[in-house]
Amino acid sequence: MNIKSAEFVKGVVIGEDRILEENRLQIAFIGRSNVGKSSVINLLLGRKKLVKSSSTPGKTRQINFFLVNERIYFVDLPGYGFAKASFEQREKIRRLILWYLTSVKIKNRKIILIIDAKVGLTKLDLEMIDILNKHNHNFIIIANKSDKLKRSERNKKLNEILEKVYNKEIILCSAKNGEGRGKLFNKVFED
Ligand SMILES: Nc1nc2c(ncn2[C@@H]2O[C@H](COP(=O)(O)OP(=O)(O)OP(=O)(O)O)[C@@H](O)[C@H]2O)c(=O)[nH]1
Ligand SMILES: [Mg+2]
Repeated sequence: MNIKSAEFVKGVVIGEDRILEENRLQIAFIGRSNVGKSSVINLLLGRKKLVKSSSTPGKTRQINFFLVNERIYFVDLPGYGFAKASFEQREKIRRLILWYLTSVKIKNRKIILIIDAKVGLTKLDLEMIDILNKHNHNFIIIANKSDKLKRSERNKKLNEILEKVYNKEIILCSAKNGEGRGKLFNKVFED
C-alpha cells in the first residue's frame, strides 16, 4: 500500500461523535506521554509534520483523527501518565482514553500500543495492557526510540519486555532514524 493522502479531520472529546460510528477502519495509537505516538504516525505516513510532535509533552487533550488514503482513520490519542500534569488533568486524559477504548460504536479498530524501548514497560503500560485485554482488543506492541539503545543492550531490553507480555511480538522501531518502518508498516496495514 502507498500513502497517497493523509489529512487531519478533527479532534474528538468525550461525548457523541458521528465519526466514531463510521464504517472505516480506525488504527489507534496509544501510549505514555512523550513516547513518540505522533512521531510514529508521521513515520508511517511519510509525512514530517502532519501530526504535531510535541516539544511540550502532555499537550494533546483530544483524540485526533487523520484520514489516510480517503479510507482509513489514524487515531492519535493523548498520552497517559504525564508526570508534570495535575492529578485532574491526568484523570481527564485517562477517562478520555477509556471512553475511546470502551466505545461500542466503533465497528472496526486496531490498536497500536507504543512503549519506550529504553524505558521498557512501565506500571502504567502494564495497566493499559490489562485494560486492552479485558476489553478484548486486538493490539500490537511497538517499542519506539530504538536509536537510544546500545547495540549490546538491545536483546536484553527486548527480552525483558517479552517476558512481561508473555511473548507477544514486539516491533522495535525508531521514528528518529526510521528503523523498523517497513515491518511496522506491514503489521499496521495487515488484515
Ligand atoms: N531519540 C528519539 N526521539 C524520539 C523518537 N520518537 C519521538 N522522539 C522524540 O520524543 C518527543 C515526543 O515525541 P511525540 O511524537 O510528540 O510523542 P507523543 O507520544 O505523541 O507525545 P504526547 O502527544 O505528548 O503524548 C519528541 O521530542 C520527539 O522528537 C525516536 O524514535 N527516537
Ligand atoms: Mg502526540
